[in-house]
Amino acid sequence: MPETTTKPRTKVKPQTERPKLYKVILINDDFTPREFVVTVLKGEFKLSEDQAHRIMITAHRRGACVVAVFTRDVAETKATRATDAGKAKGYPLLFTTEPEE
Ligand code: TYC
Repeated sequence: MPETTTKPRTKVKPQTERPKLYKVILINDDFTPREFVVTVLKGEFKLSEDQAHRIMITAHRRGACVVAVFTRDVAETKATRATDAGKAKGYPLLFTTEPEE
């Protein structure tokens, strides 16, 4: 019988499992004032005026823009709070969440 050598099988899960991250996405609409979108972005996502303005303009031009990534709970809470801030003023402003690939 031929001698066979067997490699030890040591395929295990990485010990430090990273939590899945979720994108918060800003959706464009025709009614929410630009300055209000910038104010919400600064308040809820702690962005500078410049960062907030760039994200607002990108969503305005392209239809949507990723704001930031967080763990699921944080992403959902921030998206809901930011959407509610628009609702409170009667605007259709919308933030959604989506898992990262
Ligand atoms: N399109 C809006 C306007 O022209 C501004 C706006 C930008 C609204 C981005 C939503 O996610 C948005 N007043």
